[in-house]
Amino acid sequence: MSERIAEVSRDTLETQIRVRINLDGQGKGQFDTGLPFLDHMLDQVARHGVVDLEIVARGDLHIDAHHTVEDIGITLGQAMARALGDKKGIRRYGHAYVPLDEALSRVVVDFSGRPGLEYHVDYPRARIGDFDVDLFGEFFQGFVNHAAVTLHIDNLRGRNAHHVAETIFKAFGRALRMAAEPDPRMQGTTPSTKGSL
Ligand SMILES: [Mn+2]
Repeated sequence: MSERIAEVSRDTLETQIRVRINLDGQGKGQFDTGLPFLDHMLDQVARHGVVDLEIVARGDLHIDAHHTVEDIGITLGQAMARALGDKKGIRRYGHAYVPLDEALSRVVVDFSGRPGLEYHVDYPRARIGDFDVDLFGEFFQGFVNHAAVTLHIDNLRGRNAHHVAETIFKAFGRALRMAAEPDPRMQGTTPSTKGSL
């Protein structure tokens, strides 16, 4: 399998974002988005997905965090699609349940080539610090649209919004890891009867 590394820069009038991902990395994260709570969540994806991930973002935070969070999702999705390449020899499907104290979330991913998001999360409060939790839905929709994946996210329980968010991002990382992992029994073939994904 060739190197599964991608670097994507995406510039608009609202945001400038650079993402570098190594799917076969060691879980090293480096983040500078101007949004410390988002940095903390992205760090979960790197650590628990065991991918090396660098994200630098400059966005119009003087308006609000909406464009920045959504566009980071989009750019991460583009980088994921590019790093995965032709998807030959991977497991394709991944899932994870992750608890954190009272909170529990489940994330299921399929590198299907078709964008689809089922996002079922009710946060116990609207903000974590000054971060608007609505924006996580925008992040995952942006990711799904540009990675062309099917993604089901369910928070099963949780009373603390920080815990709820953290279980979602940890499970997202774990599920991506499983789905992207090379399956030696696939022997480099495409995991679809269609012959392509
Ligand atoms: Mn935390």
